[in-house]
Amino acid sequence: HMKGAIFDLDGVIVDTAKYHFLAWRLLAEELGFVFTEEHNERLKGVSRTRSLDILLEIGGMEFSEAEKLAMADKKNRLYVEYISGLNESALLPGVKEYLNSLRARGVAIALGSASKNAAFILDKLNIAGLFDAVVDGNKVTLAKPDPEVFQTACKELGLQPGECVVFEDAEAGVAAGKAAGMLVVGIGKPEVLKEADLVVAGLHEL
Ligand code: G16
Ligand code: MG
Repeated sequence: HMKGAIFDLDGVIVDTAKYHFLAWRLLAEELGFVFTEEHNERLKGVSRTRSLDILLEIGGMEFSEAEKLAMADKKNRLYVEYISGLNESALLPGVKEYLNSLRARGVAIALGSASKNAAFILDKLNIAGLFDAVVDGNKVTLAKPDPEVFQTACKELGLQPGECVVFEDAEAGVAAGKAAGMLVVGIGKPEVLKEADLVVAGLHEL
């Protein structure tokens, strides 16, 4: 019996991956190497600093911590510029309907995202009011597949792990949900999200 539903943001509620990709690609271009969409798969659900490390590994480049901080800042400024035009029309199919149906059934709703821009994005999408708790990259220190983000969300809802269901599109996120002792609904392809308890193409299927 589900008492709490915890949603990942990018890939579940909104497709911001394409904007992350455009910003990272521009940064790579300035550094003199090509960053492809296939490379970008490795950054999904991964924190900003870890994403930069992976990007630089792909480009075969090394920098000091200070230089990396400046690069991460630059990428984020580009990204925030791209997403500043987001509105309700960017919601993935079925999101609003599913969140409303959960609320009508008395299920508590939380966000469990690695993004430090999560609150800004929920605001842009006009759905911030549907969440009882928002746990994002500003609140947690350990990145998925560590279960911290989902454990914190579950605590903020005042529930036990066994009462929560996680909705995730990334392999690392599914692993984090399972490590937290929760049921996980994978959003995407069953052959990729092997660890999930159930896989659907999107929330419109639920
Ligand atoms: C999202 C994206 C990742 C991104 C991360 C951090 O995670 O999937 O690609 O690197 O947030 O984002 P920011 O740079 O905005 O802090 P999630 O957990 O919502 O899928
Ligand atoms: Mg995601």
